[in-house]
Order: sequence, then structure tokens, then C-alpha cells
Amino acid sequence: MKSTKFGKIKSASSWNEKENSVTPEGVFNDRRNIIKALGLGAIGASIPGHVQAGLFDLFGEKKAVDPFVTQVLDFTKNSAFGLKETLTPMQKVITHNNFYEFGTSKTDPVDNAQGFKVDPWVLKIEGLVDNPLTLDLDDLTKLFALEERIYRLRCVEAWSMVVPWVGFSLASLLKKAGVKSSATHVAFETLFDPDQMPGQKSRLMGGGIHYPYIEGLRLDEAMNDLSFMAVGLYGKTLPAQNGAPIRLVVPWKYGFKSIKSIVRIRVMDKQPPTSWNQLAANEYGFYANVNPEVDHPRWSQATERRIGEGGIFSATRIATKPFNGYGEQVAHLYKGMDLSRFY
Ligand SMILES: Nc1nc2c(c(=O)[nH]1)N[C@H]1C(S)=C(S)[C@@H](COP(=O)(O)O)O[C@H]1N2
Ligand SMILES: [Mo]
Repeated sequence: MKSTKFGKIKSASSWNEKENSVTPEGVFNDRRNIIKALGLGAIGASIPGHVQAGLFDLFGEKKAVDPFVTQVLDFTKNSAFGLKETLTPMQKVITHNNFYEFGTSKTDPVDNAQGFKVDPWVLKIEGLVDNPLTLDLDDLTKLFALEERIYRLRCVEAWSMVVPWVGFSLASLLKKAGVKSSATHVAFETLFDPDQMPGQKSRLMGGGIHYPYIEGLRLDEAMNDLSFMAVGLYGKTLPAQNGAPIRLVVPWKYGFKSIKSIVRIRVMDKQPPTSWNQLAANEYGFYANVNPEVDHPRWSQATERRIGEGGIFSATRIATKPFNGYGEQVAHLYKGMDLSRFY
């Protein structure tokens, strides 16, 4: 077990370690977040050090059992996006990750992303829009009413989860920016900060991706009601390893489209290049719609491992559904397209 700012987390590399206390950066961030969560804001910044330490101690108990010491979000549950399936336990959602900026193994992100700084954050919405936007960290949770949506997440590696995200629709953000009529596509870019993201320093550790990580959608896909900007999960702000402070979630596409820690959204009039497609175009297409009938060149996509209860590698194998079960909402977007060619 390992103590992090998200609580006691079991990760492969720390199985043999005995409990250790949070890192100095973790303590610092926790204290700032607690002060923020209490609404003390600027007052918190001017509280003398020993008082802050006391405030922090007050939460010591909770910290041990609660995996997030970050902000609790205000949101409403959107029942239109509920699911009958069992939620993936939160400990799995926040410890089994793909975030190659922090390393390529599933536990690298939780091990290496602690202390990741999201404040200050700048997200720009630019390109073919009438009102380019520059949002700061506060804007991300305050500009739009937040809602919770439960979505399936299906990775191209044939595992899946069911996650309660908190956020707002991508369409509402694009509408605020005012998309020009000449626009056809939307591109997304992750933070580039090799000092914080060790995978961006080394080709090997970063999985060969040419950073910054970039992704894209066709404009009609981006405007579809399902396309979601997540700022939280399980009711609280996103842990770094899940893409803090803001990430895309496109539930009918393979997980690699759901780009994390976004700093730029650019509305364009052509299809943007995308990271995984640039790395291996024969394996990862621009569309990347979940499709049990189109196999990856190296494995079948007919079934998936639903990450669930039990040990860290345990899971049940289930059939993969076309468009990850969201065909009713999105199949019309691809009418007449050969989906084995546009994979
Ligand atoms: N910037 C960035 N975004 C990313 C990735 C990444 O490596 N870097 N991995 C993707 C992949 S392959 C998947 S499956 C999902 C995983 O999201 P999760 O870790 O929150 O489950 O994030 C996606 N977004
Ligand atoms: Mo993935």
C-alpha cells in the first residue's frame, strides 16, 4: 500500500513497500485544495503556517479512507446517461490507467503523476470560432452547470470500465465559442511539460508517441450530445492520472480518443493529425469507433475484459458492442461509410 494524495493506493510497484507518508508536494497540494474546498480562498493563503497545519490535521482521518482530498463538485445526475451496469470500483478507475506522458504501464500514471500541478491552468478554444475563449482552472468547473454521466470506457487494448464522470457537454463549450460555418473538425491538445511529464522526456518511457498528445473529432461527432468534457469522476475533481483538470470523454470510441489534461481546442476546416494514428496508422484510425467486427491487426476486438472487483488484474470477459453500446445515438453519423476502411 502506498499513501498518496488520493489515499491508500495499491500499485504493482509498491506491493512490497511498507506504508510511507505523502510526499512534500502532495502535502502542499492537499493543504491548498482543502483550503479551497472550504471556500477560504485568499484567506487560506494568509493563514499562518501553524494554523494551516492544524487545519490539515483535521482532515487527517478522512484522508486515510477517502481517495480524493481534492474538491467535491456540485453537480446533478443526468438520468438520460445512467447505466444499469455495475460501476467499476473507484480504486480501479484511479489506479489502472493509460496516460503515456507518465509512463506506459497501467500503474505508472498513479505512481508518477502525484504532485502534478493544475493551478494555474489555461485552456484555449480557438481557430474557426467567433469568440475565442481562454479559460482558467476556476472556469472549468464554474462556467457550465456540471452533471454526472455514467459511461462505458472501452480501451483499444480490449479492457473496459464503467465510470461516473462529472462535467459538461463539449457542444455547450463549442457553442459558447461560436463555431464558424466553415468548420468541419475539432482538434485537442494535451499539456506539453516534460519537467512534470517524464514520458515526454524519453521516447522509450513515453511509448514512442510524438508529444504533445493530440486528438481530433469530426465537427458532427464533437457536437453529438454524448461528447463530454469531464472535470471529475466519482463526484470529485479528476485525479492527475485520469487527466486533471479537464479531459475529453467520447464513449463510443476507443479510449485513446478521450484525450487527457487538455490545454487547447482548435476548431478547423480539415481533419487534424492524431497521435496514435501518426504512430501506427494501420492499427489506429482517425475514427476509432468501437467495433467488434473490425479486429485490431494484432488481436480480436470481439470481446473485452470488464475491469471489476478482485485483484488488480481480475476481470470478466464480455462481448463488445458496436459503438460500445451507443449505436442508437451515433450510428447515423457514419451512414454509408465502410467502417472497416474508416476504422
Ligand atoms: N494525453 C493522453 N490522453 C490519453 C492517453 C494518453 O496516454 N495521453 N491514453 C488514452 C487511452 S489509451 C485510454 S484507454 C484512456 C484511459 O483513461 P483512464 O486512464 O482515465 O481510464 O485515456 C486516453 N487519453
Ligand atoms: Mo486505450
